Amino acid sequence: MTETLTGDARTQALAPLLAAGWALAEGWDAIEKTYEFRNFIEAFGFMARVALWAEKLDHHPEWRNVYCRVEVVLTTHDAGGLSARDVELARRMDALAATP
Ligand code: HBI
Repeated sequence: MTETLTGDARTQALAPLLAAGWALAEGWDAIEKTYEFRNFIEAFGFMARVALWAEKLDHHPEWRNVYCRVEVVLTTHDAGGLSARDVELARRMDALAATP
């Protein structure tokens, strides 16, 4: 059973993500971010590369793509909230977005 992040561990794990443009979602324990790319191909290429990592991590984003924009929400359904898996995937997504 995946555990949700709580207390100091949660604060310390989320701080760099919040500083990098992630935000706490309203209404449920999740984080969200919108990535803007130069065009659709870069946006979709980002999604394709993230997909490979999501499979490798066995942890998958909820996302929406509109042309050059990718709107992402991360939460751990098995845990009913944010877990270390969400933090890991968010870090990976930021790294992938930095090299379109
Ligand atoms: N992705 N975001 C997210 N949350 C999950 O709980 C989850 C997942 N991908 C695969 C997965 N769980 C598997 O462990 C099975 O529970 C489906």
